[in-house]
Amino acid sequence: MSTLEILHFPDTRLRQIAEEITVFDEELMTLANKMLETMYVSKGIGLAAIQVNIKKRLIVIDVSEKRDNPLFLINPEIYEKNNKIESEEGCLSVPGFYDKVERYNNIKYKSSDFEGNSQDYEAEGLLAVCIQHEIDHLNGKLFVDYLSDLKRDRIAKKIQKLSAQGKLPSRKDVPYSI
Ligand code: QAP
Ligand code: CO
Repeated sequence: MSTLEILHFPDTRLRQIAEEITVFDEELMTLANKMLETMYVSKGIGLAAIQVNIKKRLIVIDVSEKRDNPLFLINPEIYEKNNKIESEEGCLSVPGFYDKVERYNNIKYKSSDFEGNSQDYEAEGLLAVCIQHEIDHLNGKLFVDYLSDLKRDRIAKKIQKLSAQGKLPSRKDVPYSI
């Protein structure tokens, strides 16, 4: 299975708003599987389609230790959030940088399956945080947007510099990133 190229902050394509998925076909499943493979190879726990330059409301997640519990979210929507927490986050599109972000420990959300049927779900802890982070991507938002302008600008400049030198960190050689 081939992998997809991940866009890096401050690429403005990460600011696009992803579109609702209306066609549920083989092509969508192929894309989802390629995203999953890309996420596993990159040692990530979550990846949104917009990060591979595809403007669809599609997310893949796997927060399991054994990396054997993939979750696919299609047109997801959070309708309830409870218990604020501080989470330490990174992002495959912001490689090598981590910081604290305010999130919710418990969420209720709707998500569709590959047949287009929507269902209600609950999530907590790391999975809940990951879903919030990935849904932000669908709306053109990155975790660095919650940081100060100064921090965000510094991260942007460092990534641009490392990228130009071909030295962006990648976690391909370590067991996991988070
Ligand atoms: C979002 O992030 C997330 O810097 C998913 O060099 C993060 O998979 C949700 C990664 C934290 C909840 C908590 C980051 C890989 C992966 C890097 C990721 C890197 C290689 C980040
Ligand atoms: Co991310």
